[in-house]
Amino acid sequence: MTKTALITGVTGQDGAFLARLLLDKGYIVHGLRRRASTPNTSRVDGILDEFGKDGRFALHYGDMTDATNLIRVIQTCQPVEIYNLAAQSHVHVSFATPEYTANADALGTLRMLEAIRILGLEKTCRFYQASTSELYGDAAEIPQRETTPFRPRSPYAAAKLYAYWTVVNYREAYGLHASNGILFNHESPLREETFVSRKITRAAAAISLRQQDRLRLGNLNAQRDWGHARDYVHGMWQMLQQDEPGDYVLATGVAASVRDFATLAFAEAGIDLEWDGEGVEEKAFDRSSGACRIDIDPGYFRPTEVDIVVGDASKARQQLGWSHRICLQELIREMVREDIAMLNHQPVRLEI
Ligand code: NDP
Ligand code: GDR
Repeated sequence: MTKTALITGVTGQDGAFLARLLLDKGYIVHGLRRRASTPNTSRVDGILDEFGKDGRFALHYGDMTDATNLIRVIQTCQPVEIYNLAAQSHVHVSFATPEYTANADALGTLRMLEAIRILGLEKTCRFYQASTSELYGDAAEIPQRETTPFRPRSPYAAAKLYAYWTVVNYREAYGLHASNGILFNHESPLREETFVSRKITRAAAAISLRQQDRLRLGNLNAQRDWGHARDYVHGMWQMLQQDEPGDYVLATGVAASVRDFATLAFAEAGIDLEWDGEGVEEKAFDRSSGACRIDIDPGYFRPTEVDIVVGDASKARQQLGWSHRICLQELIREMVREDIAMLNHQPVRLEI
């Protein structure tokens, strides 16, 4: 029987990859989109062209802050799987918009879960929640696993903590098949340009094409566990195929600093960087020309930072059979190449 899924946040990076994955598996996919004054569906326009005509992919206007709308959309779609990906997902921006972030990310999740109950779908609809490694904050344990205590360090992480525990509570209280994917950073050429990975690959591409002189970054010492979004959406789907719901870390197990990421990305673009100086004085120079290519802008530092997150995905490996396939080097290669192609106005061939 054809399954129907609803994806909130379908216009985002993960939403686009997940929609493609589910459609390839034969699902009917519905997605929530926000009204915007500028087009915000570019990541799924190709999918809409391909699957919209025969009704296998449809978008519905909605917002995580609007409970009656969410109830109506779920009632219309009658999904058997809901992937709750919608969120104000930028950690730094959450310090500027803490109340909105809590409303969309924390209460938005509660609204979705309540909508399932109000519509009496507890026994028929499975729920995936986009939880995050940011929950760990400055965790005492490295690597972090499902049992590592949470210690959020931003309004975003605090909102996601509320959502995480609400999902656990609805599972225990109402028997919902509701799972948290505790996903570590995952990137792709579809990553929005204000996240550090894409900001770096785009700048490396632009500098190599002489379209830009230099890049300004914040904390170079932060370490992240970076994987590819394509691998991670597969894990989301696997969680909802289990007989029992649960909470799973998805991660590569490899930590790299922002400085490491930049060195690799610039090398991929043919620029050999040499680092010099410390703290806000640190700079990276192009070894061949001597030109300064990266320097520090303290405006990108966060009031509280997460210094290192690196995950142990053993549980997902053992119970789901999930593991990442794409390593950091391959991820960076793909992102830099796509950015160079895009800046050269060549057709970008994204396999999503
Ligand atoms: P994006 O920022 O790329 O996408 C976020 C999506 O949420 C967009 O479709 C956006 O719509 C939508 N959205 C934001 N606010 C609202 C709202 N109030 N109502 C309805 N929709 C809204 O995030 P990612 O795809 O990278 O991440 C997906 C989810 O996974 C997020 O919840 C994120 O917090 C979480 N996560 C991401 C990780 C990562 O490394 N990528 C790691 C761990 C968790 P619009 O296009 O209109 O802005
Ligand atoms: P993160 O991703 O906060 O981990 O959240 P981001 O790419 O924003 O930052 C990663 C690290 O890089 C440092 N950094 C910079 N960050 C940005 N954005 N811009 C800069 O110029 C810059 N310079 C240094 C940051 O301080 C940070 O330490 C992402 C989001 O996708 C969340 O939604 C998700 O939950 C987590 O990953 C896991």
